[in-house]
Amino acid sequence: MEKRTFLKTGFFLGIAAAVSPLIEACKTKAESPAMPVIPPPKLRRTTPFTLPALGYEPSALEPNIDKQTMEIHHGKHHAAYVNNLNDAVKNTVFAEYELEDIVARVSTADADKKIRNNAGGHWNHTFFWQIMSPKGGGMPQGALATAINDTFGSFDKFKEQFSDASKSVFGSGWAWLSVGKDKKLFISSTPNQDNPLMMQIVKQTGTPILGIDVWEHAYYLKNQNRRADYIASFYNVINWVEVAARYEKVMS
Ligand code: MN3
Repeated sequence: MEKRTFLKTGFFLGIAAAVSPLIEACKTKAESPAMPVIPPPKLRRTTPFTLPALGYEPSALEPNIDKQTMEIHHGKHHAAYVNNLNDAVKNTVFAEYELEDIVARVSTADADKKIRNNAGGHWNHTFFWQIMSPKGGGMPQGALATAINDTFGSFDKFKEQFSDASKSVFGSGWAWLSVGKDKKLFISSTPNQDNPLMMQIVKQTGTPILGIDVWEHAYYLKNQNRRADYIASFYNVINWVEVAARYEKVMS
């Protein structure tokens, strides 16, 4: 309000033209103080993105996640993100970027929207299939177990917070356990196909080590509107060996 009044006054004094660019510059700086400037990566990708294998049978996560959901989720939804991403990057600065480089550099601009959604979709689902396993469930071991206890108090308290984050995603999105730049664990959630690697987009940047897809397409066939039931089932298929390996890689 003060700036507006000042501008108005300035206008009537005939100095608005000189002053307003300064005010605008200050305003922009004040509103986005943490926006990192990231150099473009080396261009190196020469082949289109492809749908990675699931790594286990679509029925392998039953009874926790049903076969039909896995078939459609991987074979239709994930495949669509891959195809749309290949289409979206054509003739853009991202055309030869690796997936991680796209995800890290995509912005909130309207022009990036299709790339943001589909690069996120491809990255998130590739990750998601890997952090689940037919031999999953139980509890993490080793350094990750210690870090979870130190950060959240106990494994049960971690589950409580992670479940709360998953349940409270409004509409479609993901909940994450990530390692921040300070090497500390944190839980966050993102809308749509955003993820904590999107440093131009999320408030808290980090490397995800665990994530849950809470789009309805991930659970509706089996659980309908009961997202909480799906979240409870998810703990039975978490591949803690993979999650711990990702944790140790970030920490090394
Ligand atoms: Mn999904």
